[in-house]
Amino acid sequence: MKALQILTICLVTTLTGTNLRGENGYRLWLRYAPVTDPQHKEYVSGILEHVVISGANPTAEVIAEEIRKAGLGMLGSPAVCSGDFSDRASLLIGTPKDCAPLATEIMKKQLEGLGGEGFYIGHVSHRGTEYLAVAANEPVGALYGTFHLLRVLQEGSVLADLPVKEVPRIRYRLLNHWDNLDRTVERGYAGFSIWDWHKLPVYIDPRYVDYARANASIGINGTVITNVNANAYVLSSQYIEKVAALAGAFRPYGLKVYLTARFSAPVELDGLPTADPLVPEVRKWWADKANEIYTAIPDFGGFLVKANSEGQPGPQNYDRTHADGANMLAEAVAPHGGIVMWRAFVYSADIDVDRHKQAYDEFVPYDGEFRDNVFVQVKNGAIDFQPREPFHPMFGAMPETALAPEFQITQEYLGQGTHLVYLAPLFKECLDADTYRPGKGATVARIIDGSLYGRDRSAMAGVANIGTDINWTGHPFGQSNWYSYGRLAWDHQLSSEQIAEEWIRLTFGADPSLVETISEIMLSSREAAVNYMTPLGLHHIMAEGHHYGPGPWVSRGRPDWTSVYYHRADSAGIGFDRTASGSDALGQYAPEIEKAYSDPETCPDEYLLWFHHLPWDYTMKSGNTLWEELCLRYDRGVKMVSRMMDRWITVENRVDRERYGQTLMLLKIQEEEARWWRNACLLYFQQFSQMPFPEEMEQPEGDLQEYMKGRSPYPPSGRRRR
Ligand code: GCW
Repeated sequence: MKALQILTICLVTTLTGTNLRGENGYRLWLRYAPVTDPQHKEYVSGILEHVVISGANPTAEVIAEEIRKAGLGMLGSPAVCSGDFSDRASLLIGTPKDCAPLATEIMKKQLEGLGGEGFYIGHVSHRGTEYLAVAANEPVGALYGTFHLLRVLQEGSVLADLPVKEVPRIRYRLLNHWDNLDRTVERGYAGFSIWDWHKLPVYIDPRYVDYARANASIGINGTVITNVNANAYVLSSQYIEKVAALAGAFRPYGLKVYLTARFSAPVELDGLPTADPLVPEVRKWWADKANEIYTAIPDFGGFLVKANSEGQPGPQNYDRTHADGANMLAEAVAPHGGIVMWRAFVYSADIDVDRHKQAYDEFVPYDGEFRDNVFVQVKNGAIDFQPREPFHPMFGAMPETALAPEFQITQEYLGQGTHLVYLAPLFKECLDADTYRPGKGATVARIIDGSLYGRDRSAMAGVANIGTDINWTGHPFGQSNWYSYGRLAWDHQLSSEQIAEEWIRLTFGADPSLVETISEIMLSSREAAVNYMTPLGLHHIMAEGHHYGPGPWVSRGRPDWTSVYYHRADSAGIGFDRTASGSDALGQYAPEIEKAYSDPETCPDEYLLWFHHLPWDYTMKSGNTLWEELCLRYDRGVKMVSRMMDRWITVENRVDRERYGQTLMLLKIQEEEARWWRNACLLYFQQFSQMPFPEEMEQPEGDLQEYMKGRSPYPPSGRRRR
């Protein structure tokens, strides 16, 4: 290689931050990797050659910054960006207000119905010349349009079928951070919290800006930065100033800040004698607090509340209802345009009712009683973010209430920071589920996006998997879950396959066989995890407390936190009878579902043991006995992980060394732990079934007593509070 060439490569790699030996993953899906295909390079150059970004506002500035980054990375030279219209423009970005060529009647028509966040990408004609334009009603729409365009270019694709018009299907697309003020993260597996409270408000870590960019690039427009197991202190004046500094860093990216509100804050912060939501002084305290916050942060999003759940205070401490509590806070933020997300994750060990039923019992009677700036935030399933759960029966049961689904992006019950599990199929399974309420076709997605009821408010929440690890999410593939959550919040009709392909192209490159191989790995991964952890509808049999690894034997303490409560294995069989002859949780679903799922013959295998307690020799649809099927599914889970690893090995020379090596090592752990799951669970259940393992499977090895002793006493981030 000639010296000059080497120098150029070094220069380019330094400038773009590319490490020849590998990539650390910091740049996520915004890598803007050099375009090598000459034809595509010409295409990208043609578009980024002379970009005119109109408007004197912070969002226009960050658009320009992004275009420069993209040009530098993909082409090796910064794209020329200028704020003034020029007839040399290769691309116009802006709003009709700021950009004359976009202010035509034709363009205004195109932008009708796109709201503030939607965008248009297509051609505009100005003084007889055609220009490519990214146009929107508001700067943030132009930003989303820019990210769309840059995604297409990075994917190695071209803009086809112009014009492109997009509008998000969900209005509030939120991340929920379970981050504590001491920087620990509850259920966080990627290091510590990225919020450096100690140095705020003065020190703005560049990471805050990269965080906001990443979110904006996938359409996330709000972030709840504190744990639902809340610390009232974040509402103190001192912290509000810090929160305001973060909000300032995020603002140009259309990302609003929200906080969790500890219900007892008036007592804890200011010594009020009560936090009763019907006491005027308490209401005034919250109204004043809201005023104080909005003075510091005019576009503050609102509050997220976990009340009367797992020890958190709430209105029930004062014999008031969830609606009383939520409405008080909603009234406080309403004058400022804020919202309240009130969580429905409530259950109590003191009530002798299947945990599955408790949230529905507590909330459905209050349908119609929540103020219209309240969302009731409902986990995708009725238990707790399990590898597979049927959709929560509250979806469809509260037509007068805006419900927001809550998904868990962080993999608390799905292998945490070590297992590769692509979660889009899990999110989609819930969103696409038909609730049959009020009739066929009433999917969870249509309920929560408001289209079924003609409601214009809609929200979605995802518990973040982000931390201080250099690659943000610990496992390199954890990034795909952040990515797919954002993409689905924007458009829940995208398929898991499409999203995986996009993400792979952006993250690893567009080589079709690479994309195919990694897609296969990702798309099989969730089913693999279900198989090696909790096949056939088993659930909540993870180790105690930290939830890492198998623990079907957990039986101590609060019954609804044990495993035996959920699997109910005994010599007669296994599974939780939730039919009318059992807990009757099925009675909370529409009659169509209740009927189909009440009969084990018509209940999908995926949910069989979720809803039924069946004898070990029950004949499955496959012809196997239940015991055989259970064993074979566990074994299949292990085999699926081995296959994932085999496939990964084939990409060795096609992805950078660093991420290749990390993923390989993690897959080794995953394979080993899939075996651990299979062996421990099957040896444990065999005590009850008293049946042999099918011959065709790898025989579970090891000693149950040893498995029951558990592994490391310090797995990452168990439950930490405040
Ligand atoms: O999944 C469980 C977790 C808790 C969490 C709780 C919740 C924030 O184990 O750590 O607390 O759910 O969602 O409130």
